[in-house]
Amino acid sequence: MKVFDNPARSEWNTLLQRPVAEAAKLETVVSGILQQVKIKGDEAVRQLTREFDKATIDQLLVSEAEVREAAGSLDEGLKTAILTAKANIETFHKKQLSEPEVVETMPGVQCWRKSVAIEKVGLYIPGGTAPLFSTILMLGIPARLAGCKEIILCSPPDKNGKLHPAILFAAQAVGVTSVFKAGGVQAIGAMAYGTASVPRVSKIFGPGNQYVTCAKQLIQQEGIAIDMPAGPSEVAVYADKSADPAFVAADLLSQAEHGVDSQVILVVSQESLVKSVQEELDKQLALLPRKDLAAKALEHSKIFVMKDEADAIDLLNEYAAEHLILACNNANELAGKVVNAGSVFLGHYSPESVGDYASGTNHTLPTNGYAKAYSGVSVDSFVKKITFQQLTRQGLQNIGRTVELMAEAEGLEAHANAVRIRMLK
Ligand code: HSO
Ligand code: ZN
Repeated sequence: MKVFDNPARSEWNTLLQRPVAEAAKLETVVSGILQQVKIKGDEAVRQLTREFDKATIDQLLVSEAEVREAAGSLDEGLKTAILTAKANIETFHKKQLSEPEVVETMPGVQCWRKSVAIEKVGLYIPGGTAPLFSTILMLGIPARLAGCKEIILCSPPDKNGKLHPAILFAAQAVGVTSVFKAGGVQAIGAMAYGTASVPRVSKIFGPGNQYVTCAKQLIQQEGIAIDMPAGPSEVAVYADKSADPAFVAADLLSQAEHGVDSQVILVVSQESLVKSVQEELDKQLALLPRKDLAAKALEHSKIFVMKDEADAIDLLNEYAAEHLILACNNANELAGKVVNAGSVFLGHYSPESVGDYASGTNHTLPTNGYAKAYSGVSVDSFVKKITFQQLTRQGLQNIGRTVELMAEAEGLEAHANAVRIRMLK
């Protein structure tokens, strides 16, 4: 990891920049695949699955028998763990549901706002080096709580045409309505346009590689909503003298093992932590099965030595990390000063891993600095908020003149008339 000692504020912007992927070339390839799916539907999905996943799939829809078989083959301990995580995530997300409240803004003028579920949503779960079945909990649970009628899931099959049993078990546990063997851009296309087997949805959620992310951005231009612009996963750790270097290194590595493009930032209050954390990183890295990936990610990661605590917090707010760990004794005080982050982990016993899997918070969070303006996935992501209003005859008398005057001033006589005609009755 590269070390920067108290860099000047004027340098922060450059130092905190995430690498940019070249979008233009990608777009041509991705839109070509989307077009194929739009025109040829299931046939295109099958053909692309043969090409990219090396799997021959007759039926894209996963059968009930396959789901039962998956549940039967899964380790009992893992099933219990998934269900414990599910219960915590449900408990946390349930509190996000809100009942409509009627507000009387003027006598006889009542307004209210109701959350109504998006009827059909699509979840995308990548396959690849590690099947992230935990993401099914993070997306499926709020979707269910919000009341979505149809929650479909797409994930790429392995060479034998199968999905990982934990994916099928988690999908069933959270109440996903149907699971399809389709991955990559073709899966996004199938959910966006609909095919004979895959229903068309109104919003698509979930992580993915550059191709999937590009596909989500393209279908967004065609009126299908997406959860958020996604980039490689990231963590920033702030460690002061009270931090345990072994804990800090473990947290950095847990992020680094996601992939070579993972972003890892460490901000320390004193020089001595640089060495002690580096030593721990070397020790722990050597023992990791994914050490090659993690080592590559660490190569482009950075350590900042920031002697002044206020500067450290300013720097972290400027970075706007997806995950921020405050490894210090005054974490509660510092957390109050965090204005840009996806999710914050306080103190020495709150590793990101617990939030990734089981504490209850959501792990689908804004990356790439989007935490400056975006929130992570929650029940809100699965609803629209519809406003309602009802006026009594007297209510219209009370507000009518206000509307009439404003409409006339905007030169919109018909607007004024819609009020006037009633006031005169
Ligand atoms: N850290 C990832 C989520 C994840 N970690 C899934 C393990 N499994 C992005 O927040
Ligand atoms: Zn993770």
